[in-house]
Amino acid sequence: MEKRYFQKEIETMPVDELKKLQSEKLVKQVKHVYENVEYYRNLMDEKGVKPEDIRGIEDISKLPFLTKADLRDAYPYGLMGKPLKDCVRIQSTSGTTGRRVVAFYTQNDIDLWEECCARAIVAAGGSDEDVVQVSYGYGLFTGGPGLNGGSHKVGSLTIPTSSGNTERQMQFITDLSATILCCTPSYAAYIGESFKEKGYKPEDIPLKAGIFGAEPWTEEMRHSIEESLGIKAYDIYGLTELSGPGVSFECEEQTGMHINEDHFLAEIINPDTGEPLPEGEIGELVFTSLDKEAFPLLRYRTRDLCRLTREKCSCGRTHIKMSKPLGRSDDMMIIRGVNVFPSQIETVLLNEGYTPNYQIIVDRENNTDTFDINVELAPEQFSDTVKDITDREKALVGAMRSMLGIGPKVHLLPPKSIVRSEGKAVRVIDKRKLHD
Ligand code: DLL
Repeated sequence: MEKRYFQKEIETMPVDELKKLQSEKLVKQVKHVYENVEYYRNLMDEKGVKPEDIRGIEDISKLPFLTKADLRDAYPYGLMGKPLKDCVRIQSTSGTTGRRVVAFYTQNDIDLWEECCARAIVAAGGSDEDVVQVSYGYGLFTGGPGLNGGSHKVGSLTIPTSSGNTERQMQFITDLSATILCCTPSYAAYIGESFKEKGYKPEDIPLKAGIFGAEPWTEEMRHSIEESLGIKAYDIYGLTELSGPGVSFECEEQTGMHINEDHFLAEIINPDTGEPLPEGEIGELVFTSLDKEAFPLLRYRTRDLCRLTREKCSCGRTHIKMSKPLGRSDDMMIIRGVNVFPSQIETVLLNEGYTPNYQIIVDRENNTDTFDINVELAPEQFSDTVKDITDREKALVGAMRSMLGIGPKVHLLPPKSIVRSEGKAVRVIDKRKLHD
């Protein structure tokens, strides 16, 4: 019979036991951090909190938050919980939005991280019979190393292609009969498109599942990828600061991602006031790592907006689920005073039958925001009649206006005019920041 869990006892642990386990780990972790991380000890002292004030998870809100700004201040070694001699690896973010994050790992940290990724692979139907192609970038980015390690732990045959060289990706998938593809959703869409161009039908592609994450993607995007590759597409979430992919992952029910709660304690807060919000409300996701030794972050504000729900799941897992992040609070654009998320634009485009190849350009002219969306036409939509294109553009502006409350300028472009992504897609170009 197909194995459904990687670590059944933990993944299906009764909630009260799980909470007890979290409480025990939290008490230990706070002590570890207070004793070893001077930066956080100072934050606790400023707030007047001592380790003995934390007796369980119900005391979590007594602790101070950590933000990206703290990571910047403490860069590079200021948040380490272990001496360098105990650390065996770093991973890092690209640093496109400010200073890069460098996270440290002991061997134990790596083992636990890889186990989280193994849980995600098994939840997507993976086993030692599978061939897992890891097309996330390898190197400093956590995607490649994390899923590579997870795949080894499951015992799957691992193909470490890394990202890029799409011809070669397709060749390995077909020649070696890869069954599970791991990459960003935008790269999965690109691989699907490339197969189609080569004349492959979804049923000719040996893949059965995909584990896609590292960037926001909509349900519409999921359906489009599932159709093009003939697979079931699973979401996976994580961030470098907490280890990498595998902080949470989808099961076959696909109604949210189970957070690996034995390792990560999750809270939702009001991003403006920092107040905790009740279960089910949308707010900023905050994580406390319960086991990390080398880089043990407490109450780290992710800036990702989502909601948590602990409903009974048909997969049998008891761990709380997070909804797909709506995007980061800093991804939200305010255009002419209206809040706009790129995911809303993606939903409209795919519902109206367009490709997921688009780019949003925001600028400011004469003190007014300009808002343009470039959308690529699929080859079969491409028409030489100017009138057809103008009519299509008008219709799309109308659909955008009813979703967003404001109307962008829409430019329909010929096939292949928008550059494809092999990693995290760049969807938004906000030129206003250049003028500030
Ligand atoms: O993106 C880790 C990762 C690798 C996750 C591979 C999943 C798969 P960072 O580069 O540090 O780490 O970026 C973390 O990416 O705070 C979210 O804003 C976003 N993100 C990650 N996964 C998802 C997802 C990796 N499934 C940041 N949906 C996070 C939406 C995601 N956003």
